[in-house]
Amino acid sequence: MGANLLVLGGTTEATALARALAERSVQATFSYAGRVETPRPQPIPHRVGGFGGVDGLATYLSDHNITHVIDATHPFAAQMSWNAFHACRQTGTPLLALTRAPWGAQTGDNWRHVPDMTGAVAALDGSAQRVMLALGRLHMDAFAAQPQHHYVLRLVDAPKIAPAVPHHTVVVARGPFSVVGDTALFKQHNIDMVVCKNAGGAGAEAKLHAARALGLPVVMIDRPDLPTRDNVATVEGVFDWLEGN
Ligand code: 3Y8
Ligand code: NAP
Repeated sequence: MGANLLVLGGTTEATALARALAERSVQATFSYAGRVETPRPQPIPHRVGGFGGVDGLATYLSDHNITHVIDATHPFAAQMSWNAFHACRQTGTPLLALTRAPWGAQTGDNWRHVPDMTGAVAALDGSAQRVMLALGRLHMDAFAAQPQHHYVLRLVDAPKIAPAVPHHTVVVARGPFSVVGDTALFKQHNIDMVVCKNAGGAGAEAKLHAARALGLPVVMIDRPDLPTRDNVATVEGVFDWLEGN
């Protein structure tokens, strides 16, 4: 029986993989969680929404005769990655992660590493600053614990309820972003500091180049623990892996 892949998507790399799968006519389904109103269309069939935990995913794999799972989700989508790890072990389905390498500080960078969102909030103790909170919507309300700052919030969709942080400017935009665009944005809003996740990859990297150019400090949230599984960093690596699995 030919391959029938499930691609857990939502990243630039997942989109590049979907394009390569379509070009090679590999049977595959692209999966979105349904986090944003209009997810980017893909050149392969797609599904939207949770599976219903590990058991829901295991049932999906069996019902749809999935032969391989490619976890191309964001490194902070840890729950999805752990669910995929357990469901694939339960069903004996080969699992591969397509994960971009973490970013590393370069000459001229002024990074402060924190282990998680709580650490990022704690790192904002002190007098009022103008903070670029490049974390999206799901975690922005945690920063109400540091109400003294003015936050620039970059969100994929306009918020349905007012953000909890009292002083804020919402910028509705979806990446991939550009260095020119992010540098202009930081200047326009007189940003003093950037807070972000160590997402890796090219789609979110522009803000680090802009921070470096402007000499801004960065609070960098390190990645959560992810399961140990087969892992490649390129689309070509996925096809090499498929050859042997
Ligand atoms: C729904 C699907 C593609 C994928 C594009 C990448 C790059 C642009 C940069 C900043 C950082 C952030 C956020 C971000 C980036 C890519 C990639 C990436 C960061 C879309 C998308 C979905 C999501 C979900 C969304 C989260 C949010 C996170 C915004 C599509 C556009 C901050 C992560 O409002 C919400 O609920 C948003 C939720 C999870 C994190 C958060 O906590 O809010 N991504 N982003 C996916 C689904 O439903 O399954 O329409 O493309 C995808 C992309 N966003 O194919 O071009 O590869 O990472 N996404 C972070 O890195 O910190 C923005 O502003 O600088
Ligand atoms: P998460 O916290 O790891 O997952 C929470 C639940 O959402 C999962 O248990 C699963 O629900 C569902 N889910 C997550 N990703 C899914 C997918 N691709 N297809 C189907 N269901 C999915 O996930 P998250 O951090 O909210 O990320 C959600 C999506 O946004 C993912 O596609 C991810 O790649 C993308 N994204 C996330 C970030 C980020 O910063 N977290 C950044 C860029 C893109 P069930 O348990 O019901 O199956």
